[in-house]
Amino acid sequence: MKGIIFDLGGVLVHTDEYHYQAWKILADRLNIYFDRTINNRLRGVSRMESLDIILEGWQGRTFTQTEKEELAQEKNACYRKLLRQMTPQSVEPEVRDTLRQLHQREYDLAVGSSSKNTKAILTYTQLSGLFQAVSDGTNITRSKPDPEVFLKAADWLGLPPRECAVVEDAPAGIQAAKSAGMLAVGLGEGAGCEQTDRSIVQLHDLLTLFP
Ligand code: B16
Ligand code: MG
Repeated sequence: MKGIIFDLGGVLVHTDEYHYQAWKILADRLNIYFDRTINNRLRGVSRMESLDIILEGWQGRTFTQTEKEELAQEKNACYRKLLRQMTPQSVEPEVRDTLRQLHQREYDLAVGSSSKNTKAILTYTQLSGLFQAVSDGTNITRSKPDPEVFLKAADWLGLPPRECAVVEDAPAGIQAAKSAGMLAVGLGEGAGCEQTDRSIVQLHDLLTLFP
């Protein structure tokens, strides 16, 4: 392996909690049942697909596309407010240390995230400088489990997919990594997927996998 592509939310930072809080506010306003189990289904999937999952609990008339876009914008405005709390301290020392050591070992590092807010998160947390490429929700037309986001990251690193590993917490992301022809390293929920090639408990375990 020459390149390692990291998912962002749920792997490098805990933005999954902020997504939960922002969707919860919208769901409560619409009187839709929403809990952390449903929130787990949103991992790695795009904002509009996440909204469709939440609206499965909606009993009223069908929303128009414009109304759905307004609802997604409402959630995103709330999410962006929550993101403003993020600082370099929002990244666990173990995460930053692992990235630094892999960088010193001369692996090429990239981000592969479905989020359109990726660049803001990397700026707030001062993580940007550690990555040679950032592929995110702003440069793809199809979200995970489609491999597009990871193939673009590998392309920007100048590496063939077979020389890249992906670190993911979401089943959709593990599926995307395998469709891309990459090694799938699973963390959290991603560790238990059938397609996962290597499971890790914490990010530091990458230092054993990638000497
Ligand atoms: P945004 P990741 C994903 O980030 C999240 O896991 C997913 O829950 C979210 O819906 C998606 O980003 C889109 O996020 O609304 O910020 O564009 O895990 O791929 O880093
Ligand atoms: Mg994730």
